[in-house]
Amino acid sequence: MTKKTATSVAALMAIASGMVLAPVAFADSSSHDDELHTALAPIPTSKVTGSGTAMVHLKGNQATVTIKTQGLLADAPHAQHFHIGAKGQCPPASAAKQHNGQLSLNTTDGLPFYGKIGASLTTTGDTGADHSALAVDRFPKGSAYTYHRTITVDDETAKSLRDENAVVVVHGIDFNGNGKYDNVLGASDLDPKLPSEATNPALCGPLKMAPAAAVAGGMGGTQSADTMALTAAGGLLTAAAGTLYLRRRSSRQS
Ligand SMILES: [Cu+2]
Repeated sequence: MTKKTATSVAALMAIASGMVLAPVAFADSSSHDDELHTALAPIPTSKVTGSGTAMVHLKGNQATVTIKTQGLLADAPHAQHFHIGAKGQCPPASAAKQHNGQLSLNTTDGLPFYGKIGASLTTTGDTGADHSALAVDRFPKGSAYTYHRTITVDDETAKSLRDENAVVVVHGIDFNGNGKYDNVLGASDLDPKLPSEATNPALCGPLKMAPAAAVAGGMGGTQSADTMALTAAGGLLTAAAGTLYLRRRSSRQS
């Protein structure tokens, strides 16, 4: 009786510890934070000379997004999205086509490279791909802006981010340099009521995981320690991403 009780207690303890350990191990992997980043470069043939950076802190399906831009068309809204489900790349100049007699690259031309919209990076409200893709009144405005928001992404977009298949695309160009969106490239391929300039891709960057060493200082810390480490590493990461991008470009061209 006593021995049996002891055995049962031992068995219970084993079960209990297993039950405790298993969820801990599971929670540990599922709550693993991922850091992604990219340098935003002008879309070829867009006449855009701006640039930017994007960082994504991904925890489960919560994506904290920071985008900084410069050199875009002033006083104009810039739609921005995570694009997913294609090659995870920005389109090359060879993807451009004739639009209203001008060799240029509209949003559709880039789809085989960056893919469909996974999330709309709006400033407020809905962030879905379907209803907010062109919510021009809820996107950042101006030539230079900093966007910072935590959004919930769907499973497909979260997976795409972790698979390094997601691309940040900022839209809105001034092809003829007249300071506004007009019909120089015809009507938008996305919404015929809008000028193509308003929706054409302007800046693009494929999101890649930050190198482990670069974020090691921020891992396991609090959110603010994480952010501080990222801020400190941000310049280096951006430079590294730019170098990689240029290397890839030059190796492709050679
Ligand atoms: Cu887009």
